[in-house]
Amino acid sequence: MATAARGGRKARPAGTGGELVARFEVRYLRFLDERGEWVAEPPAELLDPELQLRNYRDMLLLRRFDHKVLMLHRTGRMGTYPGTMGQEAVGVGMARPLTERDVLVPYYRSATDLYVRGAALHEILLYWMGDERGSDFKAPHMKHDFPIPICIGSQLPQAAGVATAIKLRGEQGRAVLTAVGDGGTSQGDFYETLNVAGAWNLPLVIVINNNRWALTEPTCAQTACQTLAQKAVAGGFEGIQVDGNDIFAVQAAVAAALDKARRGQGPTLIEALTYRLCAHTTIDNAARYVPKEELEAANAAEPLVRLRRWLQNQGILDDRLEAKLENEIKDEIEQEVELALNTPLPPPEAMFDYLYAELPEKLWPQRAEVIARERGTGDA
Ligand SMILES: Cc1ncc(C[n+]2csc(CCOP(=O)(O)OP(=O)(O)O)c2C)c(N)n1
Ligand SMILES: [Mg+2]
Repeated sequence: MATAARGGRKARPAGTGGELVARFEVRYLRFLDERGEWVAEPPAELLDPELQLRNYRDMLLLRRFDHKVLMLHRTGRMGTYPGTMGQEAVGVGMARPLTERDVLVPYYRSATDLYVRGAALHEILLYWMGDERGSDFKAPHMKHDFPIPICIGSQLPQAAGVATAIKLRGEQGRAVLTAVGDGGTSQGDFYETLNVAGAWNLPLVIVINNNRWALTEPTCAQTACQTLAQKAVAGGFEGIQVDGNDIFAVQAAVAAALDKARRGQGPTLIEALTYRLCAHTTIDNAARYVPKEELEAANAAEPLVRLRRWLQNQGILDDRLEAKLENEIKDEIEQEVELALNTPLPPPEAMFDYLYAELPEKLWPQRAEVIARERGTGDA
């Protein structure tokens, strides 16, 4: 038994010379490099041209959507929005392997995974225009998915809670997928989630979108660890690092982890290394703190161009098809923007209606006051 030695240091177990008691390793997964060429062979099922064209189309749409949202913001028609530019392979790759029975617990920079999951662009827009109804996704298979949270890390214990419910109910073949930023891994919620996920062998997959920045804070200021994936070691389960700009790597890693979770073999932490090619949000000016050379290097490694090169080399994508995709995407975005802009505003009292399952008694007078003010009948 270990005893405390003088000076507060832990003594070694009696009778040993300090043998190695544990060793851990973290693996890195990457298939497609910046030039769109293989560095390793991906799982055969990912080589399906239709699948990769679909991935490319969705990544391109999300890139165009990001730009459109910025324009809406600049013209005063949109609230603050956290862009996903440069991180499309993380969101698209992680959401693609979900089945309808799985549960997605997003974070605020999750427009990419939400779209692939089945959320309409106008729902995502509505939410960021300040309308909570946008987070009530209408796709039937999303009825168990969670709304968009703003509070960093709060989605993680919730995801663990859903995974615990699945386990307690003995539901087979069902897993929970959630995501968090690199900065979010500094929150207590993150560590508590890792702990219960491991201790209770939960069917949970956590993807870290390591876009190298937490607002103005670089990842190197966030942790002294070599990787974020290694934090899974403390939870007692597997952590892996993937090239988050390689959609093949993200999709393969998440598909395998979800499969493992659905088979009752426990959680996985996946650190996806990518880069935030945009500002933190539409109200941030990243040029003030992101080094120019770093941004240039990140641009050269971005995910969309890489997949485009591969598709072109395979003869799956040519200029004509690219132009057709661009047109379809433009139409979809325009229609969805119109839908969002033309949605009548919710009544002001709606702010009370979705916060609690049952509104606490002391808030009823405030709700009544808001209604009275709106109708011009109340004396505030
Ligand atoms: C609990 C909490 N603290 C602080 C904030 C303010 N905040 C919003 S985003 C952000 C940075 C998060 O960075 P990261 O986790 O890396 O995610 P990213 O935005 O890069 O996707 C901060 C500090 C918040 N939303 N919630
Ligand atoms: Mg970040």
